Amino acid sequence: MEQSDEISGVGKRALVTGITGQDGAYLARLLLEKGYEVHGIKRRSSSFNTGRIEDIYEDPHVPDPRLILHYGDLTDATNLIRIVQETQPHEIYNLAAQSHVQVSFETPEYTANSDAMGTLRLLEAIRILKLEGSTRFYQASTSEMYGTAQEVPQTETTPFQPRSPYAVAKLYAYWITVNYREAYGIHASNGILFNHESPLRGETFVTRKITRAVAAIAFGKQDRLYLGNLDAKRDWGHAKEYVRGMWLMLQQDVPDDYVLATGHTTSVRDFTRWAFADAGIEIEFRGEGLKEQGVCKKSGRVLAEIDPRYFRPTEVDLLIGDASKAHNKLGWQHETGVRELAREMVKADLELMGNTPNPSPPHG
Ligand code: NDP
Ligand code: GDR
Repeated sequence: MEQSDEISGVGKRALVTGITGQDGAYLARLLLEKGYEVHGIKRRSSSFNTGRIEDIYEDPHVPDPRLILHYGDLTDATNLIRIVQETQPHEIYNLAAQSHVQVSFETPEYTANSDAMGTLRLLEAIRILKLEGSTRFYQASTSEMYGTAQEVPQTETTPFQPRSPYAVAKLYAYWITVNYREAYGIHASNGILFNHESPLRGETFVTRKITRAVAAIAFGKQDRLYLGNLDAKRDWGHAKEYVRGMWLMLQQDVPDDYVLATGHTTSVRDFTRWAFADAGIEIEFRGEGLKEQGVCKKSGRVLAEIDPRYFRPTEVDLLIGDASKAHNKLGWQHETGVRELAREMVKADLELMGNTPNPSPPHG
Protein backbone atom coordinates (compact mmCIF):
# COMPACT_ATOMS: atom_id res chain seq x y z
CA MET A 1 0.00 0.00 0.00
CA GLU A 2 2.69 2.46 1.00
CA GLN A 3 4.47 1.82 -2.26
CA SER A 4 1.34 2.63 -4.32
CA ASP A 5 0.58 5.69 -2.27
CA GLU A 6 4.01 7.06 -3.04
CA ILE A 7 3.41 6.98 -6.80
CA SER A 8 3.51 10.56 -8.05
CA GLY A 9 1.11 12.08 -10.54
CA VAL A 10 3.59 14.76 -11.60
CA GLY A 11 3.71 14.87 -15.40
CA LYS A 12 0.48 12.89 -15.69
CA ARG A 13 -2.88 14.00 -17.03
CA ALA A 14 -6.16 12.61 -15.74
CA LEU A 15 -9.58 13.07 -17.32
CA VAL A 16 -12.50 12.86 -14.91
CA THR A 17 -16.08 12.60 -16.18
CA GLY A 18 -18.65 13.57 -13.55
CA ILE A 19 -16.17 15.94 -11.89
CA THR A 20 -19.02 18.09 -10.56
CA GLY A 21 -20.51 15.15 -8.62
CA GLN A 22 -19.67 13.90 -5.13
CA ASP A 23 -16.94 11.46 -6.17
CA GLY A 24 -15.57 13.69 -8.90
CA ALA A 25 -15.00 16.47 -6.38
CA TYR A 26 -13.09 14.21 -3.96
CA LEU A 27 -11.14 12.49 -6.72
CA ALA A 28 -10.10 15.78 -8.35
CA ARG A 29 -8.73 16.96 -5.00
CA LEU A 30 -6.78 13.73 -4.53
CA LEU A 31 -5.30 13.85 -8.04
CA LEU A 32 -4.29 17.51 -7.68
CA GLU A 33 -2.60 16.67 -4.37
CA LYS A 34 -0.65 13.96 -6.16
CA GLY A 35 0.57 16.41 -8.79
CA TYR A 36 -1.68 15.45 -11.73
CA GLU A 37 -2.97 17.90 -14.30
CA VAL A 38 -6.70 17.28 -13.98
CA HIS A 39 -9.19 17.70 -16.82
CA GLY A 40 -12.85 17.48 -15.94
CA ILE A 41 -15.96 17.19 -18.07
CA LYS A 42 -18.91 19.24 -16.94
CA ARG A 43 -22.37 19.46 -18.46
CA ARG A 44 -23.87 22.68 -19.60
CA SER A 45 -26.50 23.62 -17.04
CA SER A 46 -28.92 26.52 -16.76
CA SER A 47 -27.89 26.89 -13.14
CA PHE A 48 -24.57 26.75 -11.31
CA ASN A 49 -23.28 23.14 -11.08
CA THR A 50 -19.66 23.51 -9.98
CA GLY A 51 -20.29 24.23 -6.28
CA ARG A 52 -18.49 21.07 -5.12
CA ILE A 53 -15.25 22.03 -6.88
CA GLU A 54 -15.34 25.74 -6.15
CA ASP A 55 -12.36 25.61 -3.80
CA ILE A 56 -10.09 23.87 -6.32
CA TYR A 57 -11.30 25.80 -9.36
CA GLU A 58 -8.56 27.71 -11.10
CA ASP A 59 -9.05 30.68 -13.34
CA PRO A 60 -8.18 29.44 -16.85
CA HIS A 61 -6.39 32.73 -17.43
CA VAL A 62 -3.67 31.96 -14.91
CA PRO A 63 -0.55 30.42 -16.49
CA ASP A 64 -0.43 26.59 -16.39
CA PRO A 65 -3.69 25.86 -14.59
CA ARG A 66 -3.78 22.33 -13.13
CA LEU A 67 -7.56 21.95 -13.16
CA ILE A 68 -9.13 22.44 -16.57
CA LEU A 69 -12.85 22.04 -17.24
CA HIS A 70 -14.36 21.07 -20.60
CA TYR A 71 -18.00 21.18 -21.58
CA GLY A 72 -19.20 17.73 -22.50
CA ASP A 73 -21.80 15.04 -22.17
CA LEU A 74 -21.65 11.26 -22.13
CA THR A 75 -24.43 11.16 -24.71
CA ASP A 76 -22.27 12.99 -27.29
CA ALA A 77 -19.62 10.76 -28.88
CA THR A 78 -17.95 13.39 -31.06
CA ASN A 79 -17.49 15.64 -28.07
CA LEU A 80 -15.93 12.83 -26.02
CA ILE A 81 -13.55 11.86 -28.81
CA ARG A 82 -12.45 15.48 -29.19
CA ILE A 83 -11.82 15.94 -25.47
CA VAL A 84 -9.85 12.69 -25.21
CA GLN A 85 -7.84 13.70 -28.30
CA GLU A 86 -7.09 17.16 -26.92
CA THR A 87 -6.17 15.98 -23.44
CA GLN A 88 -4.40 12.67 -24.27
CA PRO A 89 -4.98 11.50 -20.70
CA HIS A 90 -2.85 8.89 -18.98
CA GLU A 91 -5.89 7.98 -16.87
CA ILE A 92 -9.63 8.33 -17.48
CA TYR A 93 -12.03 8.04 -14.54
CA ASN A 94 -15.57 7.55 -15.83
CA LEU A 95 -17.70 8.79 -12.93
CA ALA A 96 -20.43 10.55 -14.90
CA ALA A 97 -23.84 8.94 -14.77
CA GLN A 98 -27.52 9.42 -14.19
CA SER A 99 -26.83 7.96 -10.78
CA HIS A 100 -30.23 7.97 -9.06
CA VAL A 101 -31.85 4.52 -8.94
CA GLN A 102 -35.42 5.74 -8.51
CA VAL A 103 -35.06 8.36 -11.25
CA SER A 104 -33.89 5.60 -13.60
CA PHE A 105 -37.39 4.08 -13.49
CA GLU A 106 -38.70 7.38 -14.85
CA THR A 107 -35.89 8.00 -17.36
CA PRO A 108 -34.82 4.48 -18.38
CA GLU A 109 -33.78 5.33 -21.93
CA TYR A 110 -31.70 8.35 -20.91
CA THR A 111 -30.13 6.31 -18.11
CA ALA A 112 -29.12 3.62 -20.61
CA ASN A 113 -27.80 6.24 -23.02
CA SER A 114 -25.58 7.99 -20.48
CA ASP A 115 -24.61 5.12 -18.15
CA ALA A 116 -24.29 2.22 -20.60
CA MET A 117 -23.64 3.80 -24.00
CA GLY A 118 -21.64 6.63 -22.48
CA THR A 119 -19.13 4.10 -21.18
CA LEU A 120 -18.93 2.45 -24.59
CA ARG A 121 -18.36 5.85 -26.23
CA LEU A 122 -15.38 6.57 -23.97
CA LEU A 123 -13.85 3.15 -24.54
CA GLU A 124 -14.33 3.59 -28.29
CA ALA A 125 -12.66 7.01 -28.06
CA ILE A 126 -9.59 5.30 -26.59
CA ARG A 127 -9.63 2.77 -29.43
CA ILE A 128 -10.32 5.23 -32.26
CA LEU A 129 -7.48 7.44 -31.05
CA LYS A 130 -5.16 4.43 -30.68
CA LEU A 131 -4.57 5.10 -26.99
CA GLU A 132 -5.04 1.44 -25.92
CA GLY A 133 -1.45 1.21 -24.74
CA SER A 134 -1.23 4.58 -23.01
CA THR A 135 -4.59 5.47 -21.43
CA ARG A 136 -5.85 3.62 -18.35
CA PHE A 137 -9.60 3.49 -17.71
CA TYR A 138 -11.63 3.33 -14.50
CA GLN A 139 -15.34 2.48 -14.64
CA ALA A 140 -17.64 3.47 -11.77
CA SER A 141 -19.46 0.18 -11.35
CA THR A 142 -21.87 -0.40 -8.52
CA SER A 143 -23.14 -2.79 -5.88
CA GLU A 144 -26.63 -2.16 -7.35
CA MET A 145 -25.65 -4.74 -10.00
CA TYR A 146 -25.98 -7.45 -7.32
CA GLY A 147 -29.66 -6.62 -6.88
CA THR A 148 -31.33 -9.64 -5.34
CA ALA A 149 -28.15 -11.74 -5.18
CA GLN A 150 -28.49 -14.43 -2.52
CA GLU A 151 -24.81 -14.51 -1.60
CA VAL A 152 -23.99 -12.46 1.52
CA PRO A 153 -21.60 -10.68 1.65
CA GLN A 154 -21.14 -9.91 -2.04
CA THR A 155 -17.72 -10.31 -3.67
CA GLU A 156 -16.25 -9.90 -7.16
CA THR A 157 -17.55 -13.40 -8.04
CA THR A 158 -21.14 -13.02 -6.78
CA PRO A 159 -23.54 -13.30 -9.75
CA PHE A 160 -25.32 -10.08 -10.72
CA GLN A 161 -29.12 -9.80 -10.63
CA PRO A 162 -29.91 -6.13 -11.37
CA ARG A 163 -33.22 -4.69 -10.19
CA SER A 164 -33.51 -1.27 -11.88
CA PRO A 165 -32.90 0.39 -15.25
CA TYR A 166 -29.89 2.05 -13.58
CA ALA A 167 -28.41 -1.28 -12.48
CA VAL A 168 -29.04 -2.86 -15.89
CA ALA A 169 -27.33 0.06 -17.64
CA LYS A 170 -24.38 -0.18 -15.23
CA LEU A 171 -24.18 -3.91 -15.86
CA TYR A 172 -23.66 -3.22 -19.57
CA ALA A 173 -20.96 -0.70 -18.66
CA TYR A 174 -19.28 -3.26 -16.38
CA TRP A 175 -19.15 -5.96 -19.05
CA ILE A 176 -18.13 -3.66 -21.91
CA THR A 177 -15.22 -2.53 -19.72
CA VAL A 178 -14.21 -6.17 -19.16
CA ASN A 179 -14.65 -6.88 -22.86
CA TYR A 180 -12.46 -3.98 -24.03
CA ARG A 181 -9.80 -5.05 -21.54
CA GLU A 182 -9.81 -8.58 -22.93
CA ALA A 183 -10.34 -7.75 -26.62
CA TYR A 184 -8.02 -4.77 -27.02
CA GLY A 185 -5.65 -5.00 -24.06
CA ILE A 186 -6.83 -1.70 -22.55
CA HIS A 187 -5.82 -1.19 -18.91
CA ALA A 188 -9.49 -0.98 -17.86
CA SER A 189 -10.76 -1.71 -14.34
CA ASN A 190 -14.15 -1.79 -12.67
CA GLY A 191 -14.53 -0.55 -9.12
CA ILE A 192 -17.66 -2.25 -7.77
CA LEU A 193 -18.37 0.34 -5.14
CA PHE A 194 -20.93 -0.03 -2.40
CA ASN A 195 -22.78 3.10 -1.25
CA HIS A 196 -20.47 5.88 -0.17
CA GLU A 197 -21.59 9.15 1.27
CA SER A 198 -20.22 12.43 2.61
CA PRO A 199 -21.26 16.00 3.27
CA LEU A 200 -20.98 16.43 -0.53
CA ARG A 201 -23.55 13.69 -1.23
CA GLY A 202 -26.42 14.68 -3.55
CA GLU A 203 -29.45 15.87 -1.57
CA THR A 204 -31.86 13.24 -2.94
CA PHE A 205 -29.88 10.17 -1.85
CA VAL A 206 -31.28 8.86 1.37
CA THR A 207 -28.43 9.59 3.83
CA ARG A 208 -28.09 13.21 2.76
CA LYS A 209 -31.84 13.64 2.50
CA ILE A 210 -32.01 12.51 6.12
CA THR A 211 -29.11 14.58 7.49
CA ARG A 212 -30.30 17.69 5.66
CA ALA A 213 -33.86 17.25 6.94
CA VAL A 214 -32.62 16.62 10.48
CA ALA A 215 -30.70 19.91 10.35
CA ALA A 216 -33.71 21.76 8.91
CA ILE A 217 -36.00 20.29 11.60
CA ALA A 218 -33.48 21.19 14.32
CA PHE A 219 -33.53 24.80 13.08
CA GLY A 220 -37.34 24.82 12.86
CA LYS A 221 -37.21 25.23 9.08
CA GLN A 222 -38.93 21.92 8.21
CA ASP A 223 -41.69 20.02 10.04
CA ARG A 224 -41.24 16.49 8.95
CA LEU A 225 -39.06 14.07 6.97
CA TYR A 226 -40.83 11.83 4.43
CA LEU A 227 -39.13 8.56 3.56
CA GLY A 228 -39.78 5.36 1.62
CA ASN A 229 -38.56 1.90 2.58
CA LEU A 230 -37.12 2.05 6.10
CA ASP A 231 -36.14 -1.64 6.02
CA ALA A 232 -33.66 -1.27 3.14
CA LYS A 233 -30.11 -2.03 4.28
CA ARG A 234 -26.99 -0.57 2.75
CA ASP A 235 -23.24 -0.84 3.26
CA TRP A 236 -22.38 2.84 3.72
CA GLY A 237 -18.78 4.11 3.63
CA HIS A 238 -17.06 7.48 3.21
CA ALA A 239 -16.64 8.79 -0.36
CA LYS A 240 -13.26 10.34 0.40
CA GLU A 241 -11.78 6.92 1.13
CA TYR A 242 -13.42 5.26 -1.87
CA VAL A 243 -11.89 7.65 -4.45
CA ARG A 244 -8.46 6.65 -3.19
CA GLY A 245 -9.42 3.05 -4.02
CA MET A 246 -10.29 4.14 -7.58
CA TRP A 247 -6.87 5.72 -7.99
CA LEU A 248 -5.11 2.66 -6.54
CA MET A 249 -6.81 0.43 -9.12
CA LEU A 250 -5.24 2.42 -11.95
CA GLN A 251 -1.77 2.26 -10.35
CA GLN A 252 -1.62 -1.55 -10.61
CA ASP A 253 0.44 -3.23 -13.34
CA VAL A 254 -2.50 -5.43 -14.25
CA PRO A 255 -6.09 -4.17 -14.61
CA ASP A 256 -8.78 -5.96 -12.62
CA ASP A 257 -12.16 -5.53 -10.91
CA TYR A 258 -12.50 -4.79 -7.20
CA VAL A 259 -15.23 -4.45 -4.60
CA LEU A 260 -14.90 -1.48 -2.22
CA ALA A 261 -17.13 -1.75 0.85
CA THR A 262 -17.08 -1.59 4.64
CA GLY A 263 -18.49 -5.06 5.35
CA HIS A 264 -21.22 -3.61 7.62
CA THR A 265 -24.82 -2.98 6.75
CA THR A 266 -27.35 -0.58 8.30
CA SER A 267 -31.07 -0.02 7.78
CA VAL A 268 -32.49 3.31 6.68
CA ARG A 269 -34.43 3.28 9.97
CA ASP A 270 -31.27 3.07 12.11
CA PHE A 271 -29.47 5.70 10.07
CA THR A 272 -32.45 8.02 10.59
CA ARG A 273 -32.49 7.48 14.37
CA TRP A 274 -28.75 8.12 14.61
CA ALA A 275 -28.92 11.26 12.49
CA PHE A 276 -31.65 12.76 14.70
CA ALA A 277 -29.66 11.80 17.81
CA ASP A 278 -26.61 13.59 16.41
CA ALA A 279 -28.67 16.78 16.34
CA GLY A 280 -29.75 16.20 19.93
CA ILE A 281 -33.21 14.84 19.05
CA GLU A 282 -34.00 11.33 20.31
CA ILE A 283 -36.65 9.62 18.21
CA GLU A 284 -38.21 6.17 18.21
CA PHE A 285 -40.14 4.44 15.47
CA ARG A 286 -43.69 3.40 16.28
CA GLY A 287 -46.36 1.66 14.25
CA GLU A 288 -46.05 -0.68 11.30
CA GLY A 289 -46.01 -0.66 7.52
CA LEU A 290 -47.12 2.58 5.89
CA LYS A 291 -48.25 3.87 9.30
CA GLU A 292 -44.79 3.68 10.86
CA GLN A 293 -43.64 7.03 12.24
CA GLY A 294 -40.53 8.47 13.83
CA VAL A 295 -41.65 10.19 17.02
CA CYS A 296 -39.66 12.59 19.22
CA LYS A 297 -39.32 10.86 22.60
CA LYS A 298 -39.39 14.16 24.47
CA SER A 299 -42.20 16.09 22.77
CA GLY A 300 -44.20 13.28 21.15
CA ARG A 301 -44.08 15.17 17.84
CA VAL A 302 -44.03 13.12 14.64
CA LEU A 303 -40.80 13.98 12.84
CA ALA A 304 -40.56 11.20 10.26
CA GLU A 305 -43.26 9.55 8.20
CA ILE A 306 -43.62 7.14 5.29
CA ASP A 307 -44.53 8.47 1.85
CA PRO A 308 -45.21 5.61 -0.59
CA ARG A 309 -43.99 7.72 -3.51
CA TYR A 310 -40.44 6.95 -2.39
CA PHE A 311 -40.89 3.20 -2.75
CA ARG A 312 -39.32 1.75 -5.89
CA PRO A 313 -41.10 -0.60 -8.33
CA THR A 314 -38.40 -3.16 -7.55
CA GLU A 315 -36.19 -2.74 -4.51
CA VAL A 316 -32.76 -3.99 -3.47
CA ASP A 317 -33.33 -5.07 0.14
CA LEU A 318 -29.86 -5.79 1.42
CA LEU A 319 -26.32 -4.98 0.32
CA ILE A 320 -23.16 -5.84 2.19
CA GLY A 321 -19.77 -6.08 0.54
CA ASP A 322 -16.57 -8.02 1.13
CA ALA A 323 -13.57 -5.90 0.13
CA SER A 324 -10.95 -8.56 0.92
CA LYS A 325 -9.54 -8.55 -2.61
CA ALA A 326 -9.02 -4.76 -2.53
CA HIS A 327 -7.45 -5.14 0.89
CA ASN A 328 -5.07 -7.90 -0.18
CA LYS A 329 -4.10 -6.58 -3.61
CA LEU A 330 -4.44 -2.78 -3.29
CA GLY A 331 -3.86 -2.39 0.43
CA TRP A 332 -7.20 -0.55 0.56
CA GLN A 333 -9.60 -0.61 3.45
CA HIS A 334 -12.29 1.69 4.76
CA GLU A 335 -11.58 3.80 7.83
CA THR A 336 -14.80 5.63 8.64
CA GLY A 337 -17.67 3.59 10.05
CA VAL A 338 -21.30 4.44 9.32
CA ARG A 339 -21.91 5.87 12.80
CA GLU A 340 -19.05 8.34 12.40
CA LEU A 341 -20.19 9.10 8.85
CA ALA A 342 -23.69 10.04 10.02
CA ARG A 343 -22.19 12.30 12.68
CA GLU A 344 -19.97 14.10 10.15
CA MET A 345 -22.85 14.60 7.72
CA VAL A 346 -25.23 15.93 10.38
CA LYS A 347 -22.58 18.30 11.69
CA ALA A 348 -21.93 19.65 8.19
CA ASP A 349 -25.65 20.05 7.48
CA LEU A 350 -26.25 21.82 10.78
CA GLU A 351 -23.53 24.30 9.85
CA LEU A 352 -24.95 24.73 6.37
CA MET A 353 -28.55 25.03 7.54
CA GLY A 354 -27.60 27.81 9.92
CA ASN A 355 -26.73 29.85 6.81
CA THR A 356 -29.70 28.82 4.62
CA PRO A 357 -32.81 30.94 5.13
CA ASN A 358 -35.59 28.91 3.44
CA PRO A 359 -34.53 25.44 2.32
CA SER A 360 -36.93 23.41 0.19
CA PRO A 361 -37.06 19.71 1.05
CA PRO A 362 -35.69 17.51 -1.76
CA HIS A 363 -37.96 15.02 -3.51
CA GLY A 364 -35.99 11.85 -4.08
P1 NDP B 1 -23.31 12.11 -8.55
O1 NDP B 1 -24.73 11.93 -8.96
O2 NDP B 1 -22.98 12.95 -7.37
O3 NDP B 1 -22.49 12.73 -9.79
C1 NDP B 1 -22.76 12.32 -11.11
C2 NDP B 1 -21.92 13.18 -12.05
O4 NDP B 1 -22.21 12.79 -13.39
C3 NDP B 1 -22.22 14.68 -11.97
O5 NDP B 1 -21.02 15.38 -12.20
C4 NDP B 1 -23.17 14.89 -13.15
O6 NDP B 1 -23.20 16.21 -13.62
C5 NDP B 1 -22.53 13.96 -14.15
N1 NDP B 1 -23.41 13.56 -15.25
C6 NDP B 1 -24.64 13.02 -15.17
N2 NDP B 1 -25.10 12.73 -16.40
C7 NDP B 1 -24.15 13.11 -17.27
C8 NDP B 1 -24.03 13.09 -18.68
N3 NDP B 1 -25.00 12.63 -19.46
N4 NDP B 1 -22.89 13.54 -19.25
C9 NDP B 1 -21.90 14.03 -18.48
N5 NDP B 1 -21.94 14.10 -17.13
C10 NDP B 1 -23.06 13.63 -16.55
O7 NDP B 1 -22.70 10.66 -8.40
P2 NDP B 1 -21.53 10.14 -7.41
O8 NDP B 1 -20.42 11.10 -7.43
O9 NDP B 1 -22.14 9.74 -6.15
O10 NDP B 1 -21.10 8.79 -8.14
C11 NDP B 1 -20.09 8.78 -9.14
C12 NDP B 1 -20.25 7.56 -10.01
O11 NDP B 1 -20.15 6.38 -9.23
C13 NDP B 1 -21.60 7.46 -10.73
O12 NDP B 1 -21.36 6.85 -11.99
C14 NDP B 1 -22.41 6.52 -9.86
O13 NDP B 1 -23.39 5.85 -10.63
C15 NDP B 1 -21.32 5.58 -9.39
N6 NDP B 1 -21.52 4.97 -8.10
C16 NDP B 1 -21.78 5.76 -7.00
C17 NDP B 1 -21.87 5.19 -5.75
C18 NDP B 1 -22.16 6.01 -4.53
O14 NDP B 1 -22.54 5.43 -3.52
N7 NDP B 1 -21.97 7.32 -4.58
C19 NDP B 1 -21.70 3.73 -5.57
C20 NDP B 1 -21.38 3.02 -6.78
C21 NDP B 1 -21.29 3.63 -7.98
P3 NDP B 1 -24.12 17.35 -12.92
O15 NDP B 1 -23.35 17.81 -11.71
O16 NDP B 1 -24.26 18.37 -13.97
O17 NDP B 1 -25.41 16.69 -12.53
P1 GDR C 1 -29.14 3.68 -3.74
O1 GDR C 1 -29.14 5.00 -2.84
O2 GDR C 1 -30.43 3.47 -4.42
O3 GDR C 1 -28.61 2.57 -2.89
O4 GDR C 1 -28.09 4.09 -4.87
P2 GDR C 1 -30.31 5.83 -2.17
O5 GDR C 1 -29.67 6.61 -1.10
O6 GDR C 1 -31.13 6.55 -3.18
O7 GDR C 1 -31.26 4.69 -1.52
C1 GDR C 1 -30.78 3.80 -0.54
C2 GDR C 1 -31.96 3.01 0.02
O8 GDR C 1 -32.78 3.90 0.79
C3 GDR C 1 -34.15 3.64 0.47
N1 GDR C 1 -34.94 4.84 0.76
C4 GDR C 1 -34.87 6.01 0.12
N2 GDR C 1 -34.05 6.43 -0.87
C5 GDR C 1 -34.21 7.72 -1.29
N3 GDR C 1 -33.38 8.18 -2.24
N4 GDR C 1 -35.13 8.56 -0.77
C6 GDR C 1 -35.99 8.17 0.21
O9 GDR C 1 -36.83 8.93 0.67
C7 GDR C 1 -35.84 6.84 0.69
N5 GDR C 1 -36.47 6.12 1.66
C8 GDR C 1 -35.91 4.92 1.70
C9 GDR C 1 -34.11 3.27 -1.00
O10 GDR C 1 -35.32 2.61 -1.39
C10 GDR C 1 -32.86 2.39 -1.04
O11 GDR C 1 -33.18 1.09 -0.68
C11 GDR C 1 -26.88 4.75 -4.53
C12 GDR C 1 -26.48 5.64 -5.71
O12 GDR C 1 -25.38 6.42 -5.34
C13 GDR C 1 -26.11 4.80 -6.91
O13 GDR C 1 -25.58 5.63 -7.93
C14 GDR C 1 -25.05 3.78 -6.48
O14 GDR C 1 -24.73 2.96 -7.57
C15 GDR C 1 -25.54 2.95 -5.30
O15 GDR C 1 -25.87 3.82 -4.24
C16 GDR C 1 -24.50 1.97 -4.82
